[in-house]
Amino acid sequence: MTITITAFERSPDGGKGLARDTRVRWSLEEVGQPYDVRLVSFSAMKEPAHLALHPFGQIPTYEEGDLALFETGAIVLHIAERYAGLLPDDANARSRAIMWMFAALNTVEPPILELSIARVLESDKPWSAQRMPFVLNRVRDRLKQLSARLGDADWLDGAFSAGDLMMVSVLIRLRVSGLLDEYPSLVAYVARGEARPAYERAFDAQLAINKPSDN
Ligand code: GTB
Repeated sequence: MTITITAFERSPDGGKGLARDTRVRWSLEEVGQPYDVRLVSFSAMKEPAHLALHPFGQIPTYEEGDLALFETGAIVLHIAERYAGLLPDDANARSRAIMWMFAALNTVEPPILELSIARVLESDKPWSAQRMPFVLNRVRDRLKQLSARLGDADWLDGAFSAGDLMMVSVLIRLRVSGLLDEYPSLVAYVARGEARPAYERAFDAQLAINKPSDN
């Protein structure tokens, strides 16, 4: 059955792989499923055809037969449950891998998003400089805790899983801030994720669409 995802027609990051279709592409590459991509413009995202798929007018979406999904967490979980390669067979280990997916999305990503908002949308506000140290320290708290849990392991809980895929995807967004560099074990963890051939294929596929043109 053909799998079709949606992605930005032109990602604002110019091909750095930061938009969330990269997580979905990476998951599909890990499980060896081919997929088609429908590119959507910012205006098309807010039109009825796309809103029928995604009530919040965003990317990515996922279509497979008569199934249509939005929300990256739900999409990656669906892929991991339907196809082998992203979740362990042991039931308890499987639940823990899913726990790490939720931890990435619900515990680690929110302060990172808050930092992006503070930097991109609020830096011109008179209170921005006063607020920034608090925002930065909320990110540092999570990174410190995560790095303590990871220790010197390669992955969060045994073999690479959908939990690592989501956590690495979330941490990649921090690179530009320089904060990740304060935690060498997390830098190495992200590098291990990015070195996976499936990640490389996913990254290259989004780059092919988004790289700045030569002229
Ligand atoms: N919770 C949803 C999910 O996980 O699927 C969030 C989806 C989401 O935020 N989608 C964004 C979107 O469609 C793209 S990924 N935005 C358009 C809109 O809301 O109108 C977020 C994103 C966008 C751009 C960059 N960047 O340029 O660096 C990084 C991340």
